[in-house]
Amino acid sequence: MKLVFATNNAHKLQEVSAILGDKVELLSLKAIGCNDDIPETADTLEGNALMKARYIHERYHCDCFADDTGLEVEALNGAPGVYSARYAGVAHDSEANMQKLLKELNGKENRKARFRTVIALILDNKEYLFDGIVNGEIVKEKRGGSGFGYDPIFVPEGETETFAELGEEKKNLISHRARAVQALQEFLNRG
Ligand code: ITT
Repeated sequence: MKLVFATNNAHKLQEVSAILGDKVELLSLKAIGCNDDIPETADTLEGNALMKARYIHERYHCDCFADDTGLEVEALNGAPGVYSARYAGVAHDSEANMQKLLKELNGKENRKARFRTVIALILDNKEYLFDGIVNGEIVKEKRGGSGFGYDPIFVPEGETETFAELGEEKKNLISHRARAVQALQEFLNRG
């Protein structure tokens, strides 16, 4: 089966293709000749995931899926949430985003947070949603060099190391995206 993954984030593409394995041939946006910066202006993860998947489906008429992920911090009433990519103002500046988050949490005892991923799939012209959550907490200083985004400051529940210290293989067993992709995979296997 061929599926387009509507993302411009190379880390995500790598993570998801490692999880899905050989059964699904994952095509990148580049592979279908799309170089657009797909708008994600909805105010929910579900809305953004659907917006990205519909954008590709309407223009390329292919089966496809997109994900949207947010880091929801309890002491900040769920922020940065759907605005995780541009929390510090400039989109995709992970360093600035992490520094802002650490500053906002400075002096706060409650460091609880969760990553939530929503996947929107369009298959045979029908839309489906899947989600995955991992609970954890925000540490006080960045640790580790693998992964991307907020990985260096997030420790998943039951672990002592950050996602960036745990490494890709371990992250892919327990992460928000892994859980959402597993739900997608189970759905595809049933069909
Ligand atoms: P798309 O092209 O797929 O939209 P993106 O990088 O904009 O890629 P999202 O909107 O889904 O991705 O994610 C928002 C931000 O949340 C992203 O820029 C990262 O900083 C962060 N993020 C997403 N997934 C993450 C993960 O697994 N680990 C750490 N940070 C993550």
